[in-house]
Amino acid sequence: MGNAATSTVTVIGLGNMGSALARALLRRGHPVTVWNRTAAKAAPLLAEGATLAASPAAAIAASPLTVMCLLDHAAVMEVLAAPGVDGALAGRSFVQLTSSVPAQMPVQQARLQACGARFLAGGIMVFPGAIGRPDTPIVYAGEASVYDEHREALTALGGSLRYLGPDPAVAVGAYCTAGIFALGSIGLFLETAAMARTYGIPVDAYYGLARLSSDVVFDRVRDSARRLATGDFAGDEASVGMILHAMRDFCTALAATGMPMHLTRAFTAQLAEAELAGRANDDIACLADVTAPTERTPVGEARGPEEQAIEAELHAVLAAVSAAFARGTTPAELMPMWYDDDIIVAGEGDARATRGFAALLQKADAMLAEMGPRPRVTFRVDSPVLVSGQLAVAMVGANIQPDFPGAEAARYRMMTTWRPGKRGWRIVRELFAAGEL
Ligand code: FVH
Repeated sequence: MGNAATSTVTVIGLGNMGSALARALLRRGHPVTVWNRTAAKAAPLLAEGATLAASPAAAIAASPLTVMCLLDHAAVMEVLAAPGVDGALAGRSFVQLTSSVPAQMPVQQARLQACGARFLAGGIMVFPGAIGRPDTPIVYAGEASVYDEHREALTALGGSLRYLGPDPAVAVGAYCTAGIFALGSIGLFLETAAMARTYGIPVDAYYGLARLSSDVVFDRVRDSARRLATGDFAGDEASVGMILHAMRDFCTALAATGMPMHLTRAFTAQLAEAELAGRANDDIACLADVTAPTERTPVGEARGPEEQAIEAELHAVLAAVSAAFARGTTPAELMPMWYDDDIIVAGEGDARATRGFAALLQKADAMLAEMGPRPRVTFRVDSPVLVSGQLAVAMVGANIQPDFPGAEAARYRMMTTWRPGKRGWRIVRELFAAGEL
């Protein structure tokens, strides 16, 4: 220890992260008072010198600064509603390190300020093992006076701290954004590690390859940031069309292992969407353009998380169908990937609707023969997908490039109705028309 930190700090929430925070403060010489719903979890910290408070109110009253790290916003509001908390908060500084979403910040801030507390929100960008290191990044936003007055204690939690301004939602937005990047990258490592194993590459050898790739990734991230800042989307290095071509091969290689491929599919679908939007020759940095919420889908009130999850599912189904077309599949394998047994298809040029899966399968034989052995078929799902009970309605664009020399591409627009069944979300009704998307 051997340093001069003397101000008492309260830590509320002693899960893996909260305990790491309390321990880092103790190591820096701060007297620490703790409270946890399950008091037994405090035992190791008490052995290291912490003091246990009998209630949330007593914990808050014990220190000028309280750091909270609970499971989520609901747990925060529950603890703040405990008896005596309102009175204890007056004149205190409150640092919120619980995972939340930006829209929850005004609720917490108003609650705390109404009781006379000052509020700072933070986003921890690391796992508990990295708490207390000089290079550990934690972002903060909210009342600057809390950040300035308690800088020493905050530095004890993570030495690479940054203040992002007076609006606490900004810190939480940064935390959520960087969290998706970090956890998504880890998810992609795990998805591909499973694939590597089935191709005979041991996990430790794959880890070495992944480390080498991460330099490439960060070069591309830096280049993408420059392109997004300057609007330079010239496809001189990594065009959407070229990367999509490679991703289709990667999807085929991954699908052949039978391993899960959710993230790989999702990225391929995003590239296919950009291609359909006419950006095949642009640098992949343009994906951040194509998917900008202001240009596509109203995010927020109009669409809830359920609709967004269903829409992502439809994208994933169609990305898998795209990959199946590209690897030259049979109708028997292809059709169940996107159509329900109870399917009815009608459209331009059809005298009668095709009813039932068996009839569709027969028709698919002829359709696939016309498209050649490995056609390029890409889809675009228009947002928003409309969800009503167990049905989702989506306008889908299809772009078909037959696998014959000189064959012309064909485009279709389909009004599709989807239903979740034993194979996942599948089309139950389809009305198609030929033409521009
Ligand atoms: N662990 C990690 O790697 C990360 C990385 C980045 C950010 N987080 C966020 O930190 C918050 C806490 O994470 P944690 O690892 O400490 O989580 P747990 O070990 O599951 O502990 C959860 C604590 O929350 C308490 N709690 C839950 N519900 C309530 C409630 N209704 N009332 C009062 N307390 C509640 C729980 O208490 P108990 O179960 O021990 O009684 C734990 O103290 C989290 O936001 C991460 O997203 C972690």
